[in-house]
Amino acid sequence: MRVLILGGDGYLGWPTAMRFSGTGHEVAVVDNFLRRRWVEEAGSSSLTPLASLDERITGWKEASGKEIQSYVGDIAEGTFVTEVVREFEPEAIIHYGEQPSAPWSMRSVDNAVTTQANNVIGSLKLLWAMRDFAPDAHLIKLGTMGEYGTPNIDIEEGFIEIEHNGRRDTLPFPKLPGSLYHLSKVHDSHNIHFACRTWGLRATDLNQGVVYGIETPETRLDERLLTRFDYDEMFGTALNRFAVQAVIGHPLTVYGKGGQTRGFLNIVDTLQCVGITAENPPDAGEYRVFNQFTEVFNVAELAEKVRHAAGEVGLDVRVDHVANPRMELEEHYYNPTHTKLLELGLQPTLLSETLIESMLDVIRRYRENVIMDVIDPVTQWRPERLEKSVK
Ligand code: NAD
Ligand code: USQ
Repeated sequence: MRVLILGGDGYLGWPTAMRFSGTGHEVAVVDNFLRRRWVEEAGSSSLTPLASLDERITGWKEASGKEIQSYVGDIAEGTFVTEVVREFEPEAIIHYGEQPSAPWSMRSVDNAVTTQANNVIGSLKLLWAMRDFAPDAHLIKLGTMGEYGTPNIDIEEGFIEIEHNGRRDTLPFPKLPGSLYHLSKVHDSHNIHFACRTWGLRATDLNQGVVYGIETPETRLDERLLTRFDYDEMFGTALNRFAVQAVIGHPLTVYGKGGQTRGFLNIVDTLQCVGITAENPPDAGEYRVFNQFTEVFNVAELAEKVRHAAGEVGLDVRVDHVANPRMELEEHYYNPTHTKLLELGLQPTLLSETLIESMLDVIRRYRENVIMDVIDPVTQWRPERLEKSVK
């Protein structure tokens, strides 16, 4: 299959590119290195050393004998993505190429606008390019579980059957996201659904939970093949941050009560899920939603798991409940369905103590790279505090 990976230089995109290439597919990646720039501007950098995209591609060729093609450019700018789709003629397009940080999107009006413009316009340009030049290709779009928010009812996979005034219909599940980043994904979902209904495109929207993990079998082959690993308050995600904090002796930063409950999955399962999705395309005109996570934890439980695993390898770790910089429920009902990927054959990699210990082990290798200043949360989501900081 010819597989185009948008955002192929990112945390998930680069390992995905190697996986598809290594399993016999023809792969091209697209990126404009915005993530590298944004993390640098935030005064941080990946814990793992990052080779350039060219060095990665050369390293992969040496390790596997396989070629990965690259296109450098901005999906949201001009006709770039149209030219790429036209030239590469993809059969599957895996779209990771967006601004992925909720705190970054809530930091300033410029960040909010950049997030929504980059994400929504990029995806819309892609849909238009597919309409004109790749109408049979399968769009595999990375959405997020946070699109749903935390409603007080069970969360379905994309759609809910509703009875209203004696009539029934199956309609998109209501969405109440908690950040302007998560909201950009809701806008994308609406546009993708529209393109399937109106132009007959086929798409799978993967509402992914929070990803953790550093390594995949492919990244272990050569240091040039490592993927990025962020732990700062803006781009690092919960478990990855806790694991770094445990290694450097920083108290684990549970925000508020820590009852915030989310779906989680290991990076190797992200690769499994996009692989399974690509192998099982929807029909023309079909818009599918899969909830992509393997386990549900609250943040305090997660911190406790890291504290315990760290204790087993001789690290004495404290868990702190710090003032929550976000506006979110700290105690709530959470019961999302996630059966569709399991039905297609997903074999979950569950979060074991051994798995956390192996993360701690890799982090220890690179602990000298940790920048201490970027750990504590500073990005406040509350309007009154924002007003003060704007002056
Ligand atoms: P990432 O930032 O590492 O990867 C995204 C890549 O897209 C980056 O390399 C970036 O430079 C590139 N990009 C962004 N805008 C672009 C543009 N306009 N043109 C070209 N390239 C562009 O993020 P990630 O953690 O790998 O996440 C990948 C996707 O999965 C994102 O869409 C994110 O929202 C989604 N997601 C991530 C997680 C997670 O926990 N990491 C969970 C759920 C969903
Ligand atoms: N949290 C802490 N302490 C920390 C960091 C986070 O308690 O040090 C809490 C947050 O308050 C939140 C939860 O952990 O309640 C998850 O936060 P996160 O930063 O790990 O994840 P989030 O902001 O939701 O975003 C991440 C990715 C995003 C993806 C999303 C999936 O950055 O790209 O879309 O996870 S989901 O959360 O399912 O929507």
